[in-house]
Amino acid sequence: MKLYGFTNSPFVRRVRVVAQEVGVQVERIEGGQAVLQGVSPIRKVPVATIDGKTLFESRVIIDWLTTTRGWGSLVPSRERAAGVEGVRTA
Ligand SMILES: N[C@@H](CCC(=O)N[C@@H](CS)C(=O)NCC(=O)O)C(=O)O
Repeated sequence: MKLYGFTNSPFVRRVRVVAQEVGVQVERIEGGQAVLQGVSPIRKVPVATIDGKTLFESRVIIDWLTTTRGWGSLVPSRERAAGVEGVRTA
């Protein structure tokens, strides 16, 4: 997975931790706005390219990693473990 972003971003660090736990190798891409401009219209980090997709938002990247690679040594939240994807209001 290519991961765009700087180490001082907690969102980037969160993705790196999960990637390591589920066994996905990370190629770090550090660069300024010029690099990000070609990848993300939002220009926030992290951005990941994996499985032919470009993913924005740390939560989305982590969801993709755990959905496609499993949880490794991590423990899913109760909602994810139960297969509940959202909260019902009615
Ligand atoms: N909700 C986003 C937050 C990402 C975020 O705020 N990233 C910061 C770095 S820690 C950023 O790219 N800031 C640049 C900007 O807002 O222009 C996520 O979880 O990925």
